[in-house]
Amino acid sequence: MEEARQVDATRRGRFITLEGPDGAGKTTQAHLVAAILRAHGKEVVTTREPGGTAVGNRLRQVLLDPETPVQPTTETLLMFAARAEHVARVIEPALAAGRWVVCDRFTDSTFAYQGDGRGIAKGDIEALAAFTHAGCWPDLTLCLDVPPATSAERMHERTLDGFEREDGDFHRRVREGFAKRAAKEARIVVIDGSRALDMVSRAVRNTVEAFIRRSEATR
Ligand code: Z5A
Repeated sequence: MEEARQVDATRRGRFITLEGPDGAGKTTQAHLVAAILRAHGKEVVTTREPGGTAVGNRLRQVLLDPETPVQPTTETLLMFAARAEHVARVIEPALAAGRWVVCDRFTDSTFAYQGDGRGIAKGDIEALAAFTHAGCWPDLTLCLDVPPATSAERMHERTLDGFEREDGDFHRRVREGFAKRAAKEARIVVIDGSRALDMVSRAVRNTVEAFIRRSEATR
């Protein structure tokens, strides 16, 4: 029984996340990352937060609905509730089976949006992260940086969700929050997402190809 549960560490997949402010180009670049990995023969699971599971998608509806605003503490707990399901049911099983996981947002978003954006204490977020996914952190994070004006421009034709309706100060704090995370965590690579799409894609490709080479060299 115990043997069956043991995971072959050399077979474990890698966990890549995309982060950044609204409209930074994460979804666009997540498709590219998955395509690069598949071209290198990796099995890939693509997913996103909040969401990725049946319960997570229901929580996502509540979290993004401007008609159901919640307290910052509630918002933080709901993000982690969705994440607990996501890690246990999707991310960890995929990594243990040797698949690579590409996830649009993860806990760095909670630090930036609920921490810097809403004022939740970083120590509380750290404690919730340890409770929810200790030992399951991304191996590589691509943080696409765009100024609030670029985000707003890219989303001007959309129906905005609750986060997107926040004011400019909120979005500035969120952007700074990502910069602080990047200064603290070596796994986070900041890419200027405000450039033309082909230039952003080239930077993403270079970073991911280098990461694959490093991963293969250390196996
Ligand atoms: N949230 C949180 O508060 N705490 C948490 O812990 C987590 C999340 C996990 C999720 O919403 C919300 O939840 C999010 C934070 C909060 N806030 N909001 N809003 P979401 O998933 O719906 O929103 P998003 O993550 O910001 O995704 P997005 O708005 O779709 O943006 P994106 O994925 O970064 O961008 P995109 O869809 O790839 O591109 C947006 C548009 O720009 C699109 O028309 C592209 O064709 C275009 N684009 C992309 N790149 C370029 C370049 N380089 N040049 C020109 N145009 C471009």
